[in-house]
Amino acid sequence: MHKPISFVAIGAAGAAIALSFVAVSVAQQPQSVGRVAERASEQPMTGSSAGVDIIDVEISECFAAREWGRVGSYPTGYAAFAISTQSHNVGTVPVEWYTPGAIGQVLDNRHPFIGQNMYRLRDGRLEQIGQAFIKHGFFSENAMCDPQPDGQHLGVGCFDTYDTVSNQIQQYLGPRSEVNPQTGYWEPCGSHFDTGLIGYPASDPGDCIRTHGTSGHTVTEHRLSVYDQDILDADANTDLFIEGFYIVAGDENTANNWRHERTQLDYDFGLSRWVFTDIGPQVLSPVIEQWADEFDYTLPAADGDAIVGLRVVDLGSGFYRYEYNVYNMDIDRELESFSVPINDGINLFLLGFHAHPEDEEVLYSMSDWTPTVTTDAITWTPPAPDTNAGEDFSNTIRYGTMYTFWFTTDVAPSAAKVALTHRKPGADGTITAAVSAPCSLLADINGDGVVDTADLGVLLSQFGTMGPEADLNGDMVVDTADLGQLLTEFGSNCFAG
Ligand SMILES: [Ca+2]
Ligand SMILES: [Ca+2]
Ligand SMILES: [Ca+2]
Ligand SMILES: [Ca+2]
Repeated sequence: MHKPISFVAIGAAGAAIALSFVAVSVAQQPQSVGRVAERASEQPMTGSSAGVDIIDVEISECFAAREWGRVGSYPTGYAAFAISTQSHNVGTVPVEWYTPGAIGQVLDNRHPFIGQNMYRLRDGRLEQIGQAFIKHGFFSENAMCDPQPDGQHLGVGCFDTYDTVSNQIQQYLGPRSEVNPQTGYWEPCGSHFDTGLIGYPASDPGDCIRTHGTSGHTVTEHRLSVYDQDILDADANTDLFIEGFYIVAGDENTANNWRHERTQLDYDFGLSRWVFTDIGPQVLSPVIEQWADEFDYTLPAADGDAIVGLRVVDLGSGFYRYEYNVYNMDIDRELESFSVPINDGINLFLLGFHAHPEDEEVLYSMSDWTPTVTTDAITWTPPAPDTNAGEDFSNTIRYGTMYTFWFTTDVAPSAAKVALTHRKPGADGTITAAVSAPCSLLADINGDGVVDTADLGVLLSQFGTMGPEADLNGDMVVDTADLGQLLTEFGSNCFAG
């Protein structure tokens, strides 16, 4: 159910997004990125892209990670990595790729932003084990295309590669929180590059001129840091993955902005560092999509996309381990609760949670989310709001970040909807995703998570027959006993939130 590419919605957002190479500076003003276009792909296609300026960058490679230093000794420290990413302009107009600027220069925000993540899959459980600060694009090499524009634009059809050298340069790695993943907008004035500060209100409000460069960082700072122990746990039952993504202002199609690859890490005692081997394949999606037995994009999607994935491990003897992952792809409003519908009185065991310390852990609380079980749901939430200098630094799920939730129960999965809530205010405080849960409704004959007139229609059509679908009590006939069961459950659903 990967979202197909579509340009249908350009009409809807067209006035703002019909940009031209010559006249418009995309990133200088916040504007909506292509979520509307994606969701419109669920509508019938009614138009053509001919003659319309379309910004669309695809991540064409994600591979060849490398270690760039460590804190602490192997195997009890952590190492800093960078991965290689390549972009491809598959739109119809060149895309701005201006450098943010060197020390002493006025900062420029007209460039894309690149995320780098690492994951571990072990015994069915997928966990994020590292993420880097967001990389600011600074030059396009414009390979394999003609004509080739200057390095300040990624030309139509052109490729640009950031190898592990480029993606580890600390003066181009800034706090993720400074970039709005929805609009692709970054405010340079008062930013980390301007003041050297991260996230806090600066005592010096900044002069929009770069003051902070590469010097002053530890070897691991801002880079994709991963604990040795998280890698060492790797064995025959473990896979490691790297993931890259591009945030591009005005990108009409974000379904092609995420790519991941299975990789292997071995510690080389001669080199005194981890060495990667690409395993492949490279897949054009976030890791969660490949891992999940079932997944769904959250709706409504006006504020960006999150994915909820589920893998159910059948433990035998009627027990199941539910593994949920919630991945905030590009929602600026952050996520601060996750709710799974359950049967009343359900037996629950071994509830768990995992979150990797985020890149800005110096600021954000990393206290575990805790579950609250009610008669109809398990809801995980972070601890009470944690503030610093008047700002809320609670442990929410910020963009490019995946949190993991699990439990064991004796109820098999059924169709359901899980729910998430945004932290920042706005419309649609709650968003939902259609993935299964241990929430069974006997009379949900059509398996859509609710007992309603559709199920009643099926029952009535089979009334007096052997069913079989509407024979709810299994006595080989659909009769008033089954109807009574349906009416008892009528209106019930397995929708959280
Ligand atoms: Ca794109
Ligand atoms: Ca400055
Ligand atoms: Ca139903
Ligand atoms: Ca019956």
